[in-house]
Amino acid sequence: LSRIPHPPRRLPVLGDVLGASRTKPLQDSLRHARRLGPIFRRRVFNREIVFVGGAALAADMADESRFAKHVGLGVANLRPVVGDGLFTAYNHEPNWQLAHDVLAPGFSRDAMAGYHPMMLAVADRLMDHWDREMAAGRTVDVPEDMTKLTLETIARTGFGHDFGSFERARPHPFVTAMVGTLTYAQRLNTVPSPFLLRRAARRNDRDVAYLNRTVDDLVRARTAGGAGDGDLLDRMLETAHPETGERLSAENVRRQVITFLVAGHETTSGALSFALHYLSRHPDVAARARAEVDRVWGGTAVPGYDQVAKLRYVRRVLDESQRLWPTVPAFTREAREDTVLGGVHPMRRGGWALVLTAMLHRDPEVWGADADRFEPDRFDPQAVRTRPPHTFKPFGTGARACIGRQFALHEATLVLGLLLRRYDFRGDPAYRLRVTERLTLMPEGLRLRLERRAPGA
Ligand code: MNH
Repeated sequence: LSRIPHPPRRLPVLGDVLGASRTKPLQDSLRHARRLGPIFRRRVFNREIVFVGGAALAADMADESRFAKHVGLGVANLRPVVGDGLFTAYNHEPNWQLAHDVLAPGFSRDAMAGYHPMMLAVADRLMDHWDREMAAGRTVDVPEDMTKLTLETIARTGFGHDFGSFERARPHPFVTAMVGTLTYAQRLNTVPSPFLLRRAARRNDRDVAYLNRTVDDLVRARTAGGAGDGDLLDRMLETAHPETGERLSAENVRRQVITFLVAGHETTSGALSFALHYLSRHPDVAARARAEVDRVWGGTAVPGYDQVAKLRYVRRVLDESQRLWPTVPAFTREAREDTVLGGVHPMRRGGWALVLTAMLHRDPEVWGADADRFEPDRFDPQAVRTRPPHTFKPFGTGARACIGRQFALHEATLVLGLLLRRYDFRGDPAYRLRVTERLTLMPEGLRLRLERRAPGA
């Protein structure tokens, strides 16, 4: 540990929290990373946390034979809400493998092709809403509307459920409760003892109770109404493990439903919002992306499933947005056995470190001196081929990487294609990107003015 740098001022008891931001801990860590280099440690009250932001060390930690997911910090703080659900399960918990095997076919190519028409239907509701806002001369609230879109998409494709988000002026209470629990889980990392958050804890209990109630109602409606069309909820309720014949318990189903409703929309919403921000700031990029949509989708009124992955440049815009602001900005890894990280830093079995994805994605050794600049061509096939492996990790790494990756990429690429085809977006020139944190990242206060593109343009 002594080889690892830390900030100069260390206080007894408090550690290195002086001047730390309570609401933006990630952006705080990024500032430290820029000063302290590829690996550093901070003492947060009585805990010593090691942060890794350098590409070489992060790549070493992607070695699955020596490292695995660690359930720590924010993820561990969500255990009271989602327990051994897929995202928060410890590697050794039997429900991880069981749920993974039962649910993975829900993300196969066939399953995705089945979700495609539902994704289109939800995107139509967004565009109806945006057409009305545009006609009324109003700007649109991007993060709020992307959250409506992605919540409705996962609810409908995964659970046959409709939250009616677009018929509401305010976000659905499910979203408010979810943001509450994510924010609370993050705040727990910024205080020396949970007792300091007693009031917030009571509020959090109410939020969790609301999430549970919503999900229990949804499951009850399904069991009363008979099977759905083989969606995620059907799998959770009815599919036995192909080898062991085991099924998910009722309690575990509840945890998986909350996990998927939350993980399945919050992060995609941020990714879409950042991409729209960058498109509004880079007219040349937007023009090239639009030209691609017009060329690839041509006269087809409704793009088919196979036409989405053909939007290669739109996908690069999405990748580049996720590079600069990965909406899951960090993940933790632990040593499976005693090992030496990067050949330099000895680690004990069970020892862990936080990988700062947001820093890894800006390491000048990999991304060049202009790493902070938005440039989608960093993801053209030639550039991708020549980059070292494990340098782009918006979906995490290894066995515990994101199960919903293809789902998110399909949905986000489809929606960006549809929006580029229909609108020109203009940002407020005075807007400066600010990023809010609730474990995940989201642009703050981002509004765009829309203009309908001339038909056939
Ligand atoms: Mn997702 C795990 C990022 C969309 C469901 N997701 C992860 C991890 C990252 C991640 C990073 C690994 C975290 C860790 O190592 O601790 N996920 C994203 C991003 C997007 C995203 C950036 C969108 C963009 N995720 C989705 C969608 C779904 C989903 C969509 C579901 C439909 N993610 C999950 C689940 C896990 C996960 C479930 C846990 C997987 C596991 O541990 O087996």
